[in-house]
Amino acid sequence: MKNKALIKVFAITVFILLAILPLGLNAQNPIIQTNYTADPAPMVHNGTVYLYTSHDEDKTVRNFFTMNDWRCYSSTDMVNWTDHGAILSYKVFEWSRGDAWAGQCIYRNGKFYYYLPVNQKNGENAIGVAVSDSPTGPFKDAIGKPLLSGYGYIDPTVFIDDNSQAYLYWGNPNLWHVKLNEDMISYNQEPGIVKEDLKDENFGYRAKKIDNRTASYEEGPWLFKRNSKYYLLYPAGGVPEHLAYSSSTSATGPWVYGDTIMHVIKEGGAFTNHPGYIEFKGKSYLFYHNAALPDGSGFKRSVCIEPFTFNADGSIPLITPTKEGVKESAGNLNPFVRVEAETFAWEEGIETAKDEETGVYVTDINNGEYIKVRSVDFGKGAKKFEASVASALQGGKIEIRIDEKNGSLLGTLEVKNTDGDQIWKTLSCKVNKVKGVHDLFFVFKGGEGNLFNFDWWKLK
Ligand code: FUB
Repeated sequence: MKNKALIKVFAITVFILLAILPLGLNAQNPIIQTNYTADPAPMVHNGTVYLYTSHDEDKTVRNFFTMNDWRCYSSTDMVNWTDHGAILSYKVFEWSRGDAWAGQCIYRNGKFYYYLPVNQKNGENAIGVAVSDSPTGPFKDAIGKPLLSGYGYIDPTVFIDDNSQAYLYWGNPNLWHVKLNEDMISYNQEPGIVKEDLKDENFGYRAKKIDNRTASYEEGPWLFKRNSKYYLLYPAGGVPEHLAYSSSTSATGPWVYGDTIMHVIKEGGAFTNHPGYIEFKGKSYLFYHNAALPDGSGFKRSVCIEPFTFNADGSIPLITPTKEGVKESAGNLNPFVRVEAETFAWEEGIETAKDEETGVYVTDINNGEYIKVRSVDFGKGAKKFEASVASALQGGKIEIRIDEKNGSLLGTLEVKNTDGDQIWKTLSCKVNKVKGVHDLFFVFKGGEGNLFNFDWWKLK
């Protein structure tokens, strides 16, 4: 009887341990854990991937999309993402009253043009264009009024063809496009706004009929070209959405329906999905969103990535959503230059914050929480770890470990009170020599409550 009871206790303990084992051990999806992010819009510029996202607020109001700003993250290896914070809000458009939904940013002639859907003060949907000299802002309203306005004018996707002609597609439940002028802030009046004829053969057969719509296209188009073929990816089928695509020999169609590229995500999915695509360092990546973060929902979504390979005939395969996402990094991280603390592949517990002086930094650090930085190239080894930290309170420790959260301890940085949570001090500690490429873990230790803030680090 006693043995039976012990076995039962053991089994329950193992079960609980397995259940609470951190989601993050091998997980790479969702790629951002510090905020709810949706509607991914990746852009490759000068060897860096900039990921623009919309942002679901932590507190959902009236059980609907609660979205006020857009965020940006960047990466050079597809596994570690640097948080640039919220880079603009709907308030950049004085004529807008809110609803910062799915947008896309593109580079042309030294400027970044960001096409964004919002609601106007009169309630009508509109697409604005914001412009900046830098991919991470600051952005300002380029024309002081909507570029396009009308019912269902949401989810713009922008693309510049090899002959320099730029196109904008958008819309739910209809799909429209225009040719943008070279200035990127006005559009060609001839032929002007073109409404697609949403037929089954062009945009898929819709099994669930709503409002006499027969084609499967729903919203969130993403236009790109590969090997002379044009692709339009889109959420399809009504909610819950799956992802599908059509292709064409021209940027303006006619479109031929391709196939489903991602089924409705059953486990941890949101009722929407939203595609984004890039080719980076010779590999193809599909960006999408789910609801897999703790407390996630249709209004608290999270961006994910899956690498994939086109079929030999140029068709897109069915892509399975996974927790592992990008397994192979597209490069190694150099730890011998300043690395922002907000650059990581995974974290548990911490938050990021942004202010004018420091930019983005890691905050809300509590005992036992950690950051994982993947594919760090230690080269021939380092002697010293240096970090910029600030603490108005007790301070704490950064344990520097490799390969896993409880992996080999390279060193421990003692962080004392620096007389203020914005009084930054550069502190250092010795580290054991380790060679080659490893995942690096910063494990935070200390007493109860917030320990310190963490801005950047480097090895010497
Ligand atoms: O994020 C708000 C809306 O949900 C987007 O505009 C749609 O594409 C869907 O993802």
